[in-house]
Amino acid sequence: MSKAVVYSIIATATLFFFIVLSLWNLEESKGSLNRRFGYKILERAPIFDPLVTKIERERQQKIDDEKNNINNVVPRTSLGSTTSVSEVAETYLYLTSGGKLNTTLRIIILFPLLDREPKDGFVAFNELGSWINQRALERLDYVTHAELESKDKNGDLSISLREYLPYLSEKDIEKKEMGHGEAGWWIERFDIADSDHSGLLNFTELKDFLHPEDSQNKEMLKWMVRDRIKRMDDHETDGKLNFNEFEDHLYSTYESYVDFETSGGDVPSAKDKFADLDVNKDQLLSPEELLPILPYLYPGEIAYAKYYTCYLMNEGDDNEDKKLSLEEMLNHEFIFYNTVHADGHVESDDDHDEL
Ligand SMILES: [Ca+2]
Ligand SMILES: [Ca+2]
Ligand SMILES: [Ca+2]
Ligand SMILES: [Ca+2]
Repeated sequence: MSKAVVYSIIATATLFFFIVLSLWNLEESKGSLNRRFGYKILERAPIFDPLVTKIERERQQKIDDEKNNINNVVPRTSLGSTTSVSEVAETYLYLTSGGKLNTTLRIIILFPLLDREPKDGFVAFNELGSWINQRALERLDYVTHAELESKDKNGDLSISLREYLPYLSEKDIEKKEMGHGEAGWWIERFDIADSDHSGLLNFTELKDFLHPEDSQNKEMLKWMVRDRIKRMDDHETDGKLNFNEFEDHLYSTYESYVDFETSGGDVPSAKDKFADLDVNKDQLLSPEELLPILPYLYPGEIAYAKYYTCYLMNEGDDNEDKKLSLEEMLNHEFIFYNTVHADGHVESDDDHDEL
C-alpha cells in the first residue's frame, strides 16, 4: 500500500471519528437534560393513553371496593359497573395473551388521533402538546369529581367548608389560626376559591381550591404564591421577595425548567430575570409580579403536560425534524408507556379473579 493511500485512510478515519464524536456529544447534551428531568417529569406527567388511565382506575376502583367490602353487596362486572360492554371488549382487544397491554397496537391506533392539524402523517409539537394537555385536563376533572363525590354529604353538588373539613371545631373556626393547614389557613383558601362568594364551592371552584397551581382564578394563584413566599421569606418582610431571596429560593428552579424547555437555550440571568419581573421597580417581587413564572416555580398538571411534551419530543424525534413519525413513536414505546413498561405489566382485572 502506498503512503498516500495510508494517509488518506487515516484522514478519512479521523474525520469519521470526529463526526461520530460530535454527533455523540449533541446526543449526550440533549440526553443528559432529558435524563435529569425525565424521572421527575414521568412521575408527574399525565398518562399518554386514555386506555391505560381507564385500566388503572378500574384497578384502583376494585381495590377500593374490596377495602369497603361493597363487592359483597353490589355485584359488579369485572371491569366496573360504569363500564359498558363495548368498552370492556375494547380493553381486551388490546391485551396480549399475557395480560400485557399491546402498546405497539395502541400507538398505531392513537397515531391518527394525534395527527390532526394538519393531517400530514406526522405528529408535531403542537399536536402532541394538545393531546397531552387534554389528558391533564381530564385528570384534573376526574380528581375533582372524585373529591366532590366523596365530600358532598348533602348531595347539592357543592362543597361547604364543613363538608370539606368536618373535623374542625367551632372553636378552631373562631380562632382562625393562620399557620399552614390550620383552620384560618383553610378558610382563607376556601374563601378565595369561592369566587362567586356563595359560601359553597361548585365544581370549578373546588378544582381551584384543590389545585391552585392549575387555576385560572388569578386571586387563587396569588394566594398560592403568597403562601409559598411566607415560608421562604427570610426577613419577614411584607410577603415580597428581595433579590437575594429570589436568587436563593426560586431562581435555580426557574433556570432548570427553562433550560429544559428550551433544550439548553439561553436562560436569563437571575439579575436580568429579577429586573424583568419587578414591574414597579421597587426592588421587591410581589406575588402578582411572580405570576408570569409560576408554571416554572410550582408546576401543576398543565405545566407538567407541557414538560412531558418536551420530554417526549426530545426523546422520540430521532431525525430532529421537530415532528414524530409513526416509526419514531414505535421506536420509543417505552417513554409513551412508562407506567405500563415500568413493571412490564398492566393487569387486567381478569388476572386475578377471586370470585
Ligand atoms: Ca354539599
Ligand atoms: Ca361558590
Ligand atoms: Ca416590585
Ligand atoms: Ca422526526
